[in-house]
Amino acid sequence: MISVFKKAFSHSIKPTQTKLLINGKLVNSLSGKTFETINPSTGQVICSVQEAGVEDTHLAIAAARKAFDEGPWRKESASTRCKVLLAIADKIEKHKDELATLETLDNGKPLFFSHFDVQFAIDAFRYYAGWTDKIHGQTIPISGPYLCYTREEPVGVCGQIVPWNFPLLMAAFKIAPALACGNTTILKPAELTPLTALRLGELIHEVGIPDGVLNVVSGYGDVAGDALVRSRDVDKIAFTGSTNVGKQILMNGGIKRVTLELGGKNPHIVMQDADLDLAVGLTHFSAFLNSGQVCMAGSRTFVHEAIYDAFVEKAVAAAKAKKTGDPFEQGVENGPQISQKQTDKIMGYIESGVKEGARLLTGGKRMDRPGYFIEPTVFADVTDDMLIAKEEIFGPVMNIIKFKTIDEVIRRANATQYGLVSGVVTKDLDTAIKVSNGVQAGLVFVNTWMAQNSATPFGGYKNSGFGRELGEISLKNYLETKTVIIKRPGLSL
Ligand code: TXE
Repeated sequence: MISVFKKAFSHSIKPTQTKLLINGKLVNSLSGKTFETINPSTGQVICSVQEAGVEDTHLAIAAARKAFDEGPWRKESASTRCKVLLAIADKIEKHKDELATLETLDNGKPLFFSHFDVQFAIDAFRYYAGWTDKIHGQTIPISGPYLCYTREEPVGVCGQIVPWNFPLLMAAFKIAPALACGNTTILKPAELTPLTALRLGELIHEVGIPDGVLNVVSGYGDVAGDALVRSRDVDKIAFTGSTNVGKQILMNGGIKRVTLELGGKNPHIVMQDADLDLAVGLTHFSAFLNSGQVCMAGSRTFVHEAIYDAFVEKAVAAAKAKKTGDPFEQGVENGPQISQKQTDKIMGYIESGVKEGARLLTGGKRMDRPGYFIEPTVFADVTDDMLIAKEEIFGPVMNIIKFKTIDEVIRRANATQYGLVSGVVTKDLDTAIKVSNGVQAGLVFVNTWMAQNSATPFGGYKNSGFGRELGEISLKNYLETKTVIIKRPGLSL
């Protein structure tokens, strides 16, 4: 990790790519409009980037449509698509320091964590490169003089809308499988963090992908994002973001393929037999990672009553020891929140926790410095009916909740509209399996957290969305199955 910091660029890195990528060209918006992106560590403007309006987005859609229909990409051999995806991974790798630095500048996550994201993005392109020549159908022995088989074909033009908490990584999770299957795409980064997506588009273009296959439109969600959602020329929307926008996409998108990765209120359960230090370490990691701005944050920490007091004491000490500050500084674990708006929202939740009677044991305040910093906050004696136990806070707030029995905690863990991730810390295998089977969640961690990789499916139950990203299963989001039945008149059977 030290070498990461030694190698790091200074904060003075200047973003070089601020234009839209449409049909293989870096262009300004038709309206001439730009918007500013802010460094959340300072509240200062980093630079202005081109703002895609509806017309720009339609141009990008038309380019992607033409590229798909005329087929330079989907008609390529699987091995060519494989080589291109591998070349993209190599290209990102070559620029990994630059991309990690840009991410920390634009998003505020600690630099070591941006490096983790960049590496994961590289892995995702390599993983899906490996799938390109393994996408195939079946032959089906139907009765009669027929040959029946299925083909797995690309779904078409994909609108891919990503959030600000993992800007580069979410882009990679969506672009890599889409391209592997032969689709064309339009990526819409979040308006709060456009920089790594814009640079990624340029790097992918430099690799030599045909024009129109990947387009990047930085712009606002209700303009550029909405234009993608409503377009009849877009066949599929892949979205990661808030549950509210997810619902709008379902209402506005008409009949198109949709996958949604939405919020979470994830239970992290600490059983009586858990190793206390391990439990505190894991629950802290899950609650505070990325300043709590993670859909899979462990935002409800259920602790067995027998170890509750000891756990609370250690959890508070760990939060107090957490170094918060400049994300470029070595040893900083907790950076800023993404924006003033998110900071206000989180502070509102903290106030509601105090008002509703949760015990605020540390933190709970904005830090007296520029940027959007909130102290790592720990609440104990949180009850299920409190707002902080029900809604996604998306901030550095640990909510500790007491429980007595395993059946009770499974029931309470499931008493939420969400179902993204769950965790349990225990030494007992039966307990681990009982909790894993009982919780309604797309991913369960036992004695670990965030240990997934490109091969492990990720997505939610209930209002956390539908569809799975990563793994083989993600390919299904980007494929249509076609059944072909051929009559063979010469054959009676
Ligand atoms: O999300 P939005 P916001 C949750 C988290 C956070 C809350 C609000 O709880 O506090 O959402 O964050 C685009 N049509 N998550 O307001 O608005 C937008 O431009 C099409 C969880 O930032 O959902 C951006 O690219 N697109 C989440 C993306 O949607 C639209 C990550 C996400 O922004 C659009 C982020 C529209 N009408 C927030 N409106 C996670 N699952 O990790 C906005 N967008």
